Amino acid sequence: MTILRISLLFAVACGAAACADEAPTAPAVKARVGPSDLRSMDRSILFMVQQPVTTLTRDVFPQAPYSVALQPDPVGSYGRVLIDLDRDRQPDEVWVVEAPDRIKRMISTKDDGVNYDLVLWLRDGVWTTTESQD
Ligand SMILES: [Ca+2]
Repeated sequence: MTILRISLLFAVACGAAACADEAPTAPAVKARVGPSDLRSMDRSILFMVQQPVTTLTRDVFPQAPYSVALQPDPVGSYGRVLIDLDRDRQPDEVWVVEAPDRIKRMISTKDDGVNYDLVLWLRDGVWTTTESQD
């Protein structure tokens, strides 16, 4: 159910017509699997989610080789971030922003937009497999 919901949310965030016209124009950003420091794009996204996301925003960085969509979350978190690293219209990552310092990052390591088989949490400025702040 969650996977289907993510796909539907991405389809809404992407917008069929807008994404259909987009073609990859630059090498894709590689997904890092496993705990890691923040990427440059992560820092840019984190800056944008310091306040709750109230409006659907497609392709926040249109010149970037990746696509980022911000969307309000109907269940009350700060919002969601959908990241398509290679602009193939399949989200490679979905972030659930529970608070600016509490973010769950779900990664589709196969870029199939269906299976988000790796979950990381933002903790002390790095992505970690540990959810707890304790
Ligand atoms: Ca993708």
